[in-house]
Amino acid sequence: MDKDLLKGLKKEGILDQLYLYDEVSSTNDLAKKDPGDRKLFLAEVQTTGRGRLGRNWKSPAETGIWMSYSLKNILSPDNIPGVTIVAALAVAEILEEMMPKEIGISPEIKIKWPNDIVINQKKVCGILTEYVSGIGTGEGSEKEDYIICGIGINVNMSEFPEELADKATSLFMETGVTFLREEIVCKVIKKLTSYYETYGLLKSLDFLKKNYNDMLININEEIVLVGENGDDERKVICVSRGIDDTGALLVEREGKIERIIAGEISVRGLYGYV
Ligand code: BT5
Repeated sequence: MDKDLLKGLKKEGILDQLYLYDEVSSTNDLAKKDPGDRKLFLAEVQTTGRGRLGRNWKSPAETGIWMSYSLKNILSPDNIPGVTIVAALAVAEILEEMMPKEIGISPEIKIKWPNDIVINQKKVCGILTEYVSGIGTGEGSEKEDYIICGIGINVNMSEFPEELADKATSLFMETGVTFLREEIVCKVIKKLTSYYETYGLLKSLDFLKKNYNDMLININEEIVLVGENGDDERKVICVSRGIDDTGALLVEREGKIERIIAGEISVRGLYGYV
């Protein structure tokens, strides 16, 4: 990645610090060790990229965006899971905007609640939001809490290892077009920063609920709820009604609406991952 192409984010006052590494274990781990407000950590390769619940995130060299954005926490603990919703919408809207429509290529960009972006039923982006509490920024300074928003976007790779081939995809694989990763980073960070600030002020996701639900896969269709560990015994079929203003997924079952909170329950389509 060309650092010069990312410097606009600092010049425009959006970022405070920008770090670009060749190889790291996980950008989320770096950000958690040294968080700050509006600090962006990017890497060309992650050797142990992480998903949620200790799952692995494949982060091959120079073809993806593996980044963690550290922000000073301006939310109450209950509102923090909503940052994943904010980030997912920011990424989805930018990817949608960047599809090469002028050459007639415009696959649908969809969100799979809460943290996946999918194209043609396959995952192109995953988000891992973490929280770091009580870090001092210097001697005698006040302790601050930070949110680390880890974003992985598959951009220009042309294949995935066999175990991911049926569920992962890249922008290149879906469009045949090579994308400038720096441009995606700049646009996503700008939009995410602006949405995060609005969320911090309003303490509600009402302002983006409609846009999120418009991009949500399987809305008003039957979905299957499973335990996050894939435990089949907890399979429940219901109808997705989209998110509420806290980011919980509303589902309808036997005429009643229930709220599903991210973390314990995972959503599947009736016939597989979506
Ligand atoms: C996620 O977890 O989707 C969150 C991924 C976050 C990655 C970013 S990259 C920058 C930052 N640094 C990190 O270490 N992490 C963040 P989850 O919903 O648990 O999905 C994980 C699952 O996605 C795995 O179990 C695989 O099935 C699948 N997977 C792994 N690598 C993938 C890839 N590159 N593309 C699509 N799917 C992948």
